[in-house]
Amino acid sequence: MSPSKNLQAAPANTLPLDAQMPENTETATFCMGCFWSPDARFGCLPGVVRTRVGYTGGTKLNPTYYSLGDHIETVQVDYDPNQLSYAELLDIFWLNHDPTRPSVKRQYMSAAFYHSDEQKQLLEETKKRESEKQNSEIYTEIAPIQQFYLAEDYHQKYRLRGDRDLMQEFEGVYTDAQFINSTVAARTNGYLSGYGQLSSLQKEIKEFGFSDTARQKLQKIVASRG
Ligand code: MHO
Repeated sequence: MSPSKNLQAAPANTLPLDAQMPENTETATFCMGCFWSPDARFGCLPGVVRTRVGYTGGTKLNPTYYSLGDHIETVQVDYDPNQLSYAELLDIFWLNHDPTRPSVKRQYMSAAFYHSDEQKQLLEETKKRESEKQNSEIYTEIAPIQQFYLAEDYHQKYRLRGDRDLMQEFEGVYTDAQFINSTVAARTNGYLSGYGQLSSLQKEIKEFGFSDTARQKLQKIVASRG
């Protein structure tokens, strides 16, 4: 991938699904432990347009993975509000981590940062609901979103980066920034990580614009999970 960070221009050979971005998206920001899995889980969800992992919730300027300061590992999700609601994202958030115990390390603590009053209200309501449902104190921090720092490239779509064959479909097509923002990359990372259904993959894989070899490989991996 070229080192260029140009976010504006879509490359001439954009993968088909990435050429169909909805105009309006909303953003949700969640901390639910190590950010690799939530990146993949949300990446596969219909209605999710982009995911990225990074650091927020602290005061240290320009944190890095090895110098995190008081920041928390975070996944940020851009979604199409016509297809997916914040309430649905919250159900996934609460179901897929344990907020009933304080995290030993702040790096992995449960938190959600809101981008609107509506998100704030839903967060507070569902935190209360979880407390009753789980009959426990809920240690999730709820706060307005402030500065979000993008994590290092090697953390973005972590599982996909480990698959040389599938990475080849993106290399030379996208810059690092375009890769992070790619719906196809988010989906592929999700399916490879064990999320998403074979039936959903079969419906959308043509839109990924992959070579026959890559398409067959991904389908075989997902099919073999049964
Ligand atoms: N399980 C991983 C955590 C990495 S995550 C990005 C590890 O053992 O390093 O914090």
